[in-house]
Amino acid sequence: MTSEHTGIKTHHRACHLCEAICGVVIETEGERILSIKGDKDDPLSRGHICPKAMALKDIHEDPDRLRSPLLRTTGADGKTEWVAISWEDALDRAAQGLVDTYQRHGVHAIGVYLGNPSVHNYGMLTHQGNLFRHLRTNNRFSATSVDQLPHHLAALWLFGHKLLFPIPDIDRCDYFLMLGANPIASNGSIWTVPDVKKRIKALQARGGKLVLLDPRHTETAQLASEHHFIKPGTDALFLLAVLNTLFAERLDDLAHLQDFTQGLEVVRAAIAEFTAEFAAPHTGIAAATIRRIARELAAANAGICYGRMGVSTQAYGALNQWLIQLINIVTGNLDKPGGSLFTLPAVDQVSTVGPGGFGRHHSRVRGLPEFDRELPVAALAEEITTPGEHQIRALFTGAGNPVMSTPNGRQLDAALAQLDFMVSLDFYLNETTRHATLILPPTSPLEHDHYDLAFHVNAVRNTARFNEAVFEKPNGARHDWEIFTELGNRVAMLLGGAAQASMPPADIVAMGLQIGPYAQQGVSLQTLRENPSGIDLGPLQPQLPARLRTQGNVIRCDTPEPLADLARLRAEFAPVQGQAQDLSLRLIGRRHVRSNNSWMHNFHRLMKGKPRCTLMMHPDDMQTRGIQDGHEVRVQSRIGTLQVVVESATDIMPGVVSLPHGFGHDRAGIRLQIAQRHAGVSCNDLTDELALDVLSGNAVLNGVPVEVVAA
Ligand SMILES: Nc1nc2c(c(=O)[nH]1)N[C@H]1C(S)=C(S)[C@@H](COP(=O)(O)OP(=O)(O)OC[C@H]3O[C@@H](n4cnc5c(=O)[nH]c(N)nc54)[C@H](O)[C@@H]3O)O[C@H]1N2
Ligand SMILES: Nc1nc2c(c(=O)[nH]1)N[C@H]1C(S)=C(S)[C@@H](COP(=O)(O)OP(=O)(O)OC[C@H]3O[C@@H](n4cnc5c(=O)[nH]c(N)nc54)[C@H](O)[C@@H]3O)O[C@H]1N2
Ligand code: SF4
Ligand SMILES: [Mo]
Repeated sequence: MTSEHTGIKTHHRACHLCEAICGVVIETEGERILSIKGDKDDPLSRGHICPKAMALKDIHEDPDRLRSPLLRTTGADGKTEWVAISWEDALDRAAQGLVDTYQRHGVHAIGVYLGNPSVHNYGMLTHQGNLFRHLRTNNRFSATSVDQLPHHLAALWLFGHKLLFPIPDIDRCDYFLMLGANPIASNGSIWTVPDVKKRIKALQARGGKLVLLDPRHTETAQLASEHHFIKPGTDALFLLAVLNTLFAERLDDLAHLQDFTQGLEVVRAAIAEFTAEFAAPHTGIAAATIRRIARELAAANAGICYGRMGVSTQAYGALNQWLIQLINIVTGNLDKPGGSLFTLPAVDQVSTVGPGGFGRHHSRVRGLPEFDRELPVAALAEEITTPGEHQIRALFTGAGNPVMSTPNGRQLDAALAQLDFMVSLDFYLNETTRHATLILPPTSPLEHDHYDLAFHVNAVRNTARFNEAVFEKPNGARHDWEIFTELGNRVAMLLGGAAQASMPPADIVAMGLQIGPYAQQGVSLQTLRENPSGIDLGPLQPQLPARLRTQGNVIRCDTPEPLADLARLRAEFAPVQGQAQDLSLRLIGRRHVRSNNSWMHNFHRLMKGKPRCTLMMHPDDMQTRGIQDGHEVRVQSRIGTLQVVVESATDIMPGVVSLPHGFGHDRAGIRLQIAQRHAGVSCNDLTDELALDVLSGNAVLNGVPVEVVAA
């Protein structure tokens, strides 16, 4: 829309920075962004935005954002120099570097890491295959294994598809049991729930309850009806105790799930010893409280059990996510309005992408299982540094910063320096891409069109929205999808194949809509273009058993892998009388609404105010160690030591300390001027690449044993 007189244009857009996918209205004049406001007409986000929405402008205008390909060279003084080169030259060199490695050492000598924003940028999802189908390496990695891998596994095991996530229907529930999530800061995850604060308040106004378990009294805890501290890494015992209580007190009621749910007798027998009394001393939550929570959940008209990062990135991540869904099943709250339901997105990935698989091959050095053709990223460094056949010698990274985001980041930092070749698809020169031979910067997010292929899958309501680009693509620039395509074609030709034409991502979405579940109702790319705030497709609906992708369309609850994993729990936690003794401190993470992983620290308006990279510690723990508020402390784990300012906090559980991740921007040679002024330290210089949820291969980023001393 253009106003003839002023030249001011109005654009409808999704904010793609987090999973809430808020609709925004952006006003521009020429190349300038005048304002970014919440779109009240968006049927999902209803006008909500958070302070990060303005970062859409900051990213676009950031002088540090790379606009042309860079080649790393060594100057006469022996120092690294980055030279801007043409796109043709850059793509030729990138393809040649990858193919050289392939021909010399085999395809598995090429590693791939894809980061979180690749899921927020639909062209990266639709077109990465244009490159990777020519490079079928076993050494693929992504941010999944420092994040939601346990959710995928639970979905695959119980429902038959990695994307069949039960989504909390908060708007219609009356009891919400939440573990290890902080949606007030994160805006929700594997749960696209813009404006979650209003929704929690509405739940309480209806007489409902939010019960939260978290080792920190978080922003979400401040809103919760009830908050309980839980000792990091012990949630499996709590969840087992809830399930056990439901069985023991005959509160289990499968209701509408009865006809297609099997195997619960096996589960009931296997978990008989894990009572509330067993869990209490380890978790720090009284047995009577655990039993009461189980009873309240069972008694609710519509109840939800949901857990996120805090329970997936810990030692029992997959067991936790499986138990959470068993609790939803046993209380008859799965696939029920007000419980947890599956979405039906307009482009239905459950029907168009494969279900995923597990353990079909293993990492070379440590023998860790693949999931969905990806290996746990905690193994990336050792796969680069350990000599032998299939050692990684060339790496492709796209939209990721694993040096900051994966356990033992320092080790990976050093490993990247020893690669023969590395190419990074990214618009920043950061802690990871500084090791690249070539950096290929795509267009700015506002220069390409947008459809949320991923996050409609996780949303509290079925809606669909397509956004046109806000700005025209600058002359010669390439979108992420074009880079994948052009690079893929060059690789193909060097390998003796042929280049292939490729349709733009919007055309692929158009096709997806055409074969999608709302095509009959007239939902097409055309109708989405005509309704730029999005189309409402209604609340989540019960869909079982038809939506299941399991054999015979049944839910088999007696999943062998998590049942076998109970042995690990037994070995770690013995029955105890009184409080369990554990003198070590446990490190957990922390998110802030004005930050996003490692890459949103370069914008003044998000960084101003009090420094946020501090170690939160309980005053009792400080006192016993002679530590004073605001002073520097040394934090030590198995893999490293770092120095950081301590912040006294009564809202953290004694025995637990918290440090945000994504900081540590003091590494040499990065080009992030504002972030460098707020450098902080990297939490992942403490997290341990050997500490995994053994069942899934997911990294343990929460509950890391550390010692803290005054510096
Ligand atoms: N502002 C902001 N928003 C974001 C992001 C961001 O960096 N900043 N990142 C985005 C991404 S990629 C993701 S995956 C999501 C994550 O979304 P969430 O999972 O909602 O966010 P977290 O803040 O990681 O919440 C995890 C909580 O678990 C708690 N916790 C730690 N250990 C344990 C434990 O052992 N047991 C229990 N019960 N709790 C524990 C922590 O104290 C924390 O409050 O957020 C997304 N949104
Ligand atoms: N200790 C600890 N570690 C954690 C977490 C934690 O809670 N604690 N959280 C984990 C989680 S949940 C996640 S998801 C990971 C994130 O891990 P990563 O995805 O590896 O890291 P990000 O910080 O998201 O880095 C994103 C990169 O993508 C680039 N980028 C942004 N948009 C685009 C785009 O459109 N195209 C391209 N090509 N590049 C783009 C940015 O410049 C940046 O370099 O971190 C994990 N690490
Ligand atoms: S909550 Fe904030 S960052 Fe997330 S999509 Fe909405 S405006 Fe963007
Ligand atoms: Mo994430």
